[in-house]
Amino acid sequence: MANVISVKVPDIGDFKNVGIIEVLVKPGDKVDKEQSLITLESDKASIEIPAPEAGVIKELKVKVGDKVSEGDLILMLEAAAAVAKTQKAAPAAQGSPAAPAVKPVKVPDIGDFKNVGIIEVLVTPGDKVSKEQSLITLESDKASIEIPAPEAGVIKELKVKVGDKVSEGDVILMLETSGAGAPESKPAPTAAAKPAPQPQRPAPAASRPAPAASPATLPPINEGSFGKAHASPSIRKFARELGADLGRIQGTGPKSRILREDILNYVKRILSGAASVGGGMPGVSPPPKVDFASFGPVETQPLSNINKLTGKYLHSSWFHIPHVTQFDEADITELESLRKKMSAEHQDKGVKITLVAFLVKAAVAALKEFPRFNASLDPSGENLVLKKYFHIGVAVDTPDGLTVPVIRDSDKKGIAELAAEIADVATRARQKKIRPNELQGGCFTISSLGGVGGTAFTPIVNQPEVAILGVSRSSIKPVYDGKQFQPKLMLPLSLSYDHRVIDGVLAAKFTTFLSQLLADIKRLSL
Ligand code: CAO
Repeated sequence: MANVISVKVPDIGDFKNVGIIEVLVKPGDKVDKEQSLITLESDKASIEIPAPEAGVIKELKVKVGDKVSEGDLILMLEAAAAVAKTQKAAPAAQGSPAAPAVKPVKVPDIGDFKNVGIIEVLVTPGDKVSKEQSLITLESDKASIEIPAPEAGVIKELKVKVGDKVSEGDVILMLETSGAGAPESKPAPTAAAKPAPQPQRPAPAASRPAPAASPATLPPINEGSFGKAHASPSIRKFARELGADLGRIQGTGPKSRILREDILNYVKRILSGAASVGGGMPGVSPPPKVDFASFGPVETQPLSNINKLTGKYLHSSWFHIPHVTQFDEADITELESLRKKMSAEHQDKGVKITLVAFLVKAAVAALKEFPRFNASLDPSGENLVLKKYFHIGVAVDTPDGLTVPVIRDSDKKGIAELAAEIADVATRARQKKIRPNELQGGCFTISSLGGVGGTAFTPIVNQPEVAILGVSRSSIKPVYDGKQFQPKLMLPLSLSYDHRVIDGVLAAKFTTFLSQLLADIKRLSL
């Protein structure tokens, strides 16, 4: 039986009053679930709003040029059939005799992520599950997320399968719970706070992978130059579909407006290898295609989604940011003995006081001293946005690849609290239990390879941040005190920074400050 539903602007992150640049449907149109209805374009990204259900458009409530925010009504949709989403109040409609105790389990609040792919379904009908037991695994562009059972029960029916894309509120499965009167509890991820602003959130289409078989791939879209390019909305949409950065394309239309043919020619040139991904460096040949199997046995392993997407972010950062790395050393002899003492004191609480916790504390002090490091360039590249908060990212190595959970308000936390929180997020990141909003809003990143080895490295800035601190393995070195050599535990520091924002002198002052702070722990207010 059909029913008319109001389709509203879903959670679109931090965007408010975003202009509608295209209305892609009209009354009477039949639409599929997930088919795009309207396109919004802010100064930072284009966002397409998909149909929550299949059905027929009854009435439009918006037009091109209107400005909308989360919750605004877009249109009325006659849904094709009564579907799980509308059955909130009527679980009995599932036809189960145990209806009062059968509850739909839905995707909880997973931050700003929409249409996230299911990579694993961990249960089958008939399975008994305990509260918090993982039911499915989602993999978004930044993290894998396991959705836990809100309460104990028996799986009655699966509503999803591997490969399906889901968003907050979508029904995953029907769960028969023992306590019919128990309140509809929500799984842990709903406890997540809303993400902090993310200055350069990529538009969904921007993260679309380039065709795998191509000899070259398109460079990632730069939202700043894409936004400024002279092109009509439909051309912008077309460019996004292909993943083509309008900022790199020379228009041949009136007043240099970019035309459809310009995009096609650009894409053809890149994919045929005639132009390099750099766009600005014609004549640089693409990587050679080598038949490795002709030299010996090989095995091809697909990259994980996290590998692929992290790779894209890193490549984009490496490509767009002129990096310089400043090296230094810090005498952490005193700090290390304090760390060991504190660790022993906290042993009964199960908290290991780690060096990274001290580094977070020291980084906050250095950011306060040098506010230019706690900043991001806005998408125009013409303004620096200085942050008054101190959210520090910590790079964590997981079996699926690198991820960077963010320790919010690090300035307000003590060493033991920071150590416990870093250990907690690192563990959950490795178990795919990190929430997407825990990966957002960072100001500055710390990447520690100290537990592994090495004397220095050149970390890549975690854009849109402007600097990242790498630390390598500490070692005892002879340090001259003016009279004699003393054995000191020296920690190698590698600070990579965005040279558009930070000058070499400022970077050297920053690492000097950091090194003095770590050497003199009395100055590091713990
Ligand atoms: N020098 C010498 N030893 C060090 C050290 C350093 N700089 N840092 C840590 N260690 C030692 C610790 O003392 C500890 O030894 P014990 O087990 O004997 O106590 C061991 O190494 C493990 O350290 P830890 O438990 O304190 O963990 P950590 O704080 O070093 O690291 C985390 C935590 C999450 C940062 C880490 O596990 C990790 O994932 N690192 C990889 C980050 C990464 O991939 N960076 C590269 C990104 S590319 O830019």
